Amino acid sequence: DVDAMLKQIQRTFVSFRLEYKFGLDEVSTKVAILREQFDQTEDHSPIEHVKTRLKSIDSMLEKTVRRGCEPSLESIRANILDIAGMRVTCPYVEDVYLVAGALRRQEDLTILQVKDYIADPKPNGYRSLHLVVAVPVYLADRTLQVPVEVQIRTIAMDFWASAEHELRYKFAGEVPEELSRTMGEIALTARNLDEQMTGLRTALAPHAGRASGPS
Ligand code: 0O2
Repeated sequence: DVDAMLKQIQRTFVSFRLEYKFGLDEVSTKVAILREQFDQTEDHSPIEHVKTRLKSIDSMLEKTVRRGCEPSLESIRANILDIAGMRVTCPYVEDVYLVAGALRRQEDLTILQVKDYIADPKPNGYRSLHLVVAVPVYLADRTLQVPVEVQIRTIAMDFWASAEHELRYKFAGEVPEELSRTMGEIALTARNLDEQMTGLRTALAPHAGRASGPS
């Protein structure tokens, strides 16, 4: 009957989404290990904070349809690579590449996609480094390769992206011209801030500017 059929569909979606949660768990452990190691070895912590999110079924379907793909599980699996998402925020631009490099060298991760919006910002000013990695997840009876999107960005980039995301949401995608221009200007300010902080970072490096050796 219809009730049993709906329950079955719901169960299928729940276990589909669970696979991505497992992928996120695996990558979270990797990042937590890096963070702990960096905290011990680096003079500052290159990871400020980490956030994860799983796309809702609704938003997976919405993105699939928006892309003109058929709204089936197979099509979602093949086309939507950011069902499992992680955002890593770092103080300095060089930290972004340090974290990305540490993930890219891991042999059990397959790099499916790299988008460097820091080297090549979006026209609206969006900057961030996106990696899509496939991580193995060992179930009782089979091994999955689960795609996880990792967005790595500085605090300044994150500040801008959060505000821009909120604006777009508030105006349902139709942000007034004036505000879009302001966001463009703020993106430049954020970029300058990152550059100035990079300069400062050199001065803050251990022993920089200090007389060397015991006096
Ligand atoms: P949410 O709510 O963060 O999950 P797409 O452009 O999404 O159709 P693709 O290949 O997934 O295709 O795009 P891309 O460029 O890799 O970016 C995906 C995610 O990056 C977005 O996810 C955002 O999180 C972030 N992003 C990309 N561009 C912008 C931007 O201009 N502003 C902000 N604030 N975030 C951006 P979702 O699914 O759009 O949203």
